[in-house]
Amino acid sequence: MKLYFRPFACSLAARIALEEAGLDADYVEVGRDYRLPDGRDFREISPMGYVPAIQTSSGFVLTEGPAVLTYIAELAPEGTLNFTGFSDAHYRMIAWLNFIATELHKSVFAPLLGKAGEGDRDSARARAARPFAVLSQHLEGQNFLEDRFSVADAYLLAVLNWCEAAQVPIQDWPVLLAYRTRLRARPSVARAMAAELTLLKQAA
Ligand SMILES: N[C@@H](CCC(=O)N[C@@H](CS)C(=O)NCC(=O)O)C(=O)O
Repeated sequence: MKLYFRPFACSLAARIALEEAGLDADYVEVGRDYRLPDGRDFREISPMGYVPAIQTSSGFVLTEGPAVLTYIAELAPEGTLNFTGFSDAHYRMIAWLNFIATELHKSVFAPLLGKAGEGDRDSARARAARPFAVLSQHLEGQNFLEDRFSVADAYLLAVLNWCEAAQVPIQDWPVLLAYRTRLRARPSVARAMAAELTLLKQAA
């Protein structure tokens, strides 16, 4: 399998999921100009130019983070990334993926990390309050979004990593700050973040 990624983008969640599941992958970095190492334009693979995208050895290409993460969870060996199949926890995981994608990633962080003007930035920052309150309340006294680590935690961690760059004051949300600190210490997360940090440092 190939994972098309950019360091510390939302594709970090897919790298964490692959690490957690112990699945092998080729990691293909997408340039800012959409250029791939083999010279092709990434938009031939992902029409919107978005990471993550995965390509299986049979040539199947999948885009959209929540779909990519669900695919990896289904592929993972039993007992690693769970919540697959027809279970309540599986559907709650899908609900969390959608919540993170719509209420946080695109609504709050995409404008703050993109080219939004000052007024738009203020309203994007203000939009963090409701989902952060929901997450804080849910995660109080709980290690993960569900009973065990899932791809939804990987995605939430990847998004919470952007708080400083987006100037979203995570320190005002101690439960979320503690959750992020805890997850960063998880071996799969630490390995994935270290790999991408090395790439960022090389590029600097
Ligand atoms: N709808 C897509 C959005 C993914 C997305 O926003 N990816 C960002 C990185 S976090 C990206 O590739 N941006 C590059 C660009 O906008 O050109 C998904 O859920 O996967």
